[in-house]
Amino acid sequence: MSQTLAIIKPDATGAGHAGQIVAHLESSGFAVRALRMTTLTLAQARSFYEVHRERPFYSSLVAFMTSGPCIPIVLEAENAVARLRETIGATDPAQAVEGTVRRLYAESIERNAIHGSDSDDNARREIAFFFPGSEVLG
Ligand code: 3AN
Repeated sequence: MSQTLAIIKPDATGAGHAGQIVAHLESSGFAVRALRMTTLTLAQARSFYEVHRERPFYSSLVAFMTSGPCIPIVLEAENAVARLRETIGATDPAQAVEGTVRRLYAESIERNAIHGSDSDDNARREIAFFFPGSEVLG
């Protein structure tokens, strides 16, 4: 078993899709190990997306991610990182496979409903970012 981090983003929480997305993740085989709702500060959003700071969409992405509450979730499954990426679908919802979370709920390439860690190293870093200490069930 391994763990990964999902974030239900402000577009999806604002549209009232959070419950359906959690249900979708559970029925796709993930166990929820930690979950909370938070509104990111500018500093937190900048830090979380630091790797994208040179990209043209960085400031817009930071503004979007601080625009309302989001829901970070630690998910556990076999091969959790790859499996979550498959479950959420391509970054651009227009390219996402039918039945994926982004195909079902994303509005656009930026307002794309959900984040999923893209490697085991990033999953560990991102889980620690949102759930320091003992908040994650083992
Ligand atoms: P993913 O979330 O699929 O791993 P990344 O890591 O390339 O995609 O991008 C991080 C976030 O940046 C995306 N989830 C999306 O919100 C935003 N983003 C990525 N590419 C674009 C783009 N071309 N225009 C606007 N926003 C983008």
